[in-house]
Amino acid sequence: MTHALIVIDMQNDFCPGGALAVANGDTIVAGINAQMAQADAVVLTQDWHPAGHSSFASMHEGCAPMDSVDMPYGTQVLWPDHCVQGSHGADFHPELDTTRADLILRKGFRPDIDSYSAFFENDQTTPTGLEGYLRTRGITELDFVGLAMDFCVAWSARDAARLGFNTRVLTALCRGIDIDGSVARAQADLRAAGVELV
Ligand code: VGL
Ligand code: ZN
Repeated sequence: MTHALIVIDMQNDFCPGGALAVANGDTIVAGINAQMAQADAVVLTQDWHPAGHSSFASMHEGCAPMDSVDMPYGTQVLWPDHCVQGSHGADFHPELDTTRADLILRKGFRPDIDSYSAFFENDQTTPTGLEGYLRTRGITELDFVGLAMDFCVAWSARDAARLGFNTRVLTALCRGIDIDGSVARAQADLRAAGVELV
């Protein structure tokens, strides 16, 4: 039984001062670094959008961040411009221990589709390749931490459970955006999907 820690989107833009700051997003960095010592493998994900990405409200006339629009693949929340490839905001938080990572997985790089989950783009069918990476390494147990609890952590953990991984979310090492109760909703959905919330 091989066990991986999956650290979701611990990037400057999701921390205080960033373009899509999650409240207290930076306060979990030290705990995540410590948690890495318990894992056989560490994977970091990095939200990595081209300039002008279709998830940016600035690309949709008359729309503001946090509005929702219909995309060919389903409903999409619109965000402030964030995690633009190569920008400071897309860099990992400076105190995150990136040296411990076996794999850094970038997602959200296709201009026309967003990718919350570390496993699939938001059409829920286009794979990122992470499933194959984990399976070929014999990894069966996954712990999720990072940002944001109600979007990229939740979508990743839900997909992990659906794919048959033994899945936990370490909630003390996550922080959420929380749009209209979305953290509580995400946690209830995860429990229903068989994810253990610790
Ligand atoms: C995320 C919104 C947009 C996340 C990424 O990491 O949860 N949320 N892009
Ligand atoms: Zn994003």
